[in-house]
Amino acid sequence: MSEERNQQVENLWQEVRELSLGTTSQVEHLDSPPSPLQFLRNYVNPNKPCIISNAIHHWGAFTSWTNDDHLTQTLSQTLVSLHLTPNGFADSLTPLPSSSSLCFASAHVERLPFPQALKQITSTSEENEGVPSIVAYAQEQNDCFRSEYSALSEDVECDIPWASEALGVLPDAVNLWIGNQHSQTSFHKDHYENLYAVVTGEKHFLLLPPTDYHRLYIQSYPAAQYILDKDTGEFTLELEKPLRYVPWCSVNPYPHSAAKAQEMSRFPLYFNGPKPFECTVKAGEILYLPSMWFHHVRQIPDSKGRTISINYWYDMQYDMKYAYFNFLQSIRFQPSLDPTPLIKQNKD
Ligand SMILES: O=C(O)CCC(=O)C(=O)O
Repeated sequence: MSEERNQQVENLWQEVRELSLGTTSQVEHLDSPPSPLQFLRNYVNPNKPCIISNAIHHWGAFTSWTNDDHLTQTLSQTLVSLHLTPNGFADSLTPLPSSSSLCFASAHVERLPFPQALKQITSTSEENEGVPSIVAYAQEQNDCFRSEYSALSEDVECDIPWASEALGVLPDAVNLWIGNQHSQTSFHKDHYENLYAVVTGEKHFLLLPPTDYHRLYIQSYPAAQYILDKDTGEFTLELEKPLRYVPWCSVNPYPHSAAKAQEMSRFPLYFNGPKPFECTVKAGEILYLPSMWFHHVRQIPDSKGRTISINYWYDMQYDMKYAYFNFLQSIRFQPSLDPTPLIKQNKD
């Protein structure tokens, strides 16, 4: 791609900020839920995030989920899916054993009674300089709130009414997330309008608009799965067979200090470009995370050692913005940056 075209793509990052998103890294804050019309006009149509305070104070969950007893009693017999990793990074890039190649690693998933799962999340023991050897995160992203956790349905609303009215549909999926300070979700995007409510604890988001696609160095990585040996407590990482490739963002926004200089030189478009939007979503707040925005998520637990959130995924409009985004994705920004040697690919 020509220098001139590179410059045009860079201009796009700046232009959306100047015209619509704002030139600081701050996300707009509303003190109370918007009307459906305000939400549609000011946020959904311009594809612009916002945080809404005082959004879920009327939910029973806002008080009752601060109490473990309520949760463990309501779900005493319920089997839930717990995602286990050695380091809190599920669905993220990890070096393959005895190789410098990266793979896309998914967690080992175990089904166990909720009280046991909660205990495992909150009692993560600190080993190896503060990093536990097993990090547990309840984060099944398959509408789990309306299946595994349906016994809690009375505690929350089944949708976000002002969002449903604005979007003209009900949520496609409602997911529950229970994690601790060790769990992180790596940069990715979803084809949903996301209403992300934090019930207890805090979530920290880094956000990049779809226009910044090239800054995340998306490449295809072979999919692998962590397998936990329960007797030894050791994880192994196994490539899926047959090999499957997953397109994923290459950038880790928080590299260890020893790796920082190298990461900055591998991913200059991210580290030297406009700062990502950054926000902390506190208990009682909802983040509107617009469709196709890239997001990276960390969490700070409450005094009981857990962060609990629930998100509502609404189908997005496959409209002209989506078509523009697909067009942008098809443009190569630079000759291959080839940040890491990959296993030979047979697709894409
Ligand atoms: O809370 C998290 O860890 C990730 C949330 C997320 O990726 C989403 O809601 O799409």
